[in-house]
Amino acid sequence: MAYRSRAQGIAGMIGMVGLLVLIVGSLALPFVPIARAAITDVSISNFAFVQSSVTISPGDSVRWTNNDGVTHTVTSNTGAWTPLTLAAGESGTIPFANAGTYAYHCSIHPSMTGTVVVTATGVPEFSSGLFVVVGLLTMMVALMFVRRRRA
Ligand SMILES: [Cu+2]
Repeated sequence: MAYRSRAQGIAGMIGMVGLLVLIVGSLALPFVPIARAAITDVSISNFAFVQSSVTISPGDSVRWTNNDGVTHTVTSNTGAWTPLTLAAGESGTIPFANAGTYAYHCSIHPSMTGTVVVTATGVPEFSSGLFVVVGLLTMMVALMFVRRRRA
């Protein structure tokens, strides 16, 4: 009798741990899209893209701001987006949905070049999903433990 209640106590504890892990994972899920919608700034100054290479995550955007006194463009080398034409002081933002390396230049001043690297790490999404899976598996183990003891 004492052995059985101890076994059920252990199963209950494992179940509680599983439930906590599941709750943490579930709570983190809604925040994943917010965390991913970041904007990275690139300044255009002295006929150069100051941050000549930026690394972002899929879903993030890059915002270029022209701090020069003349017009510049942000033109994809492969036509990946509609070119931005930025007069003095203007800003333009482009979202990047897919992973890849995007080289660009200014079509007015071809010596001005830059790169946007979009890396598909997806760490927050992965860890949150992992929490949910581990939580569910732990609870299943606890449930099996209880059923075996009753049989
Ligand atoms: Cu230019």
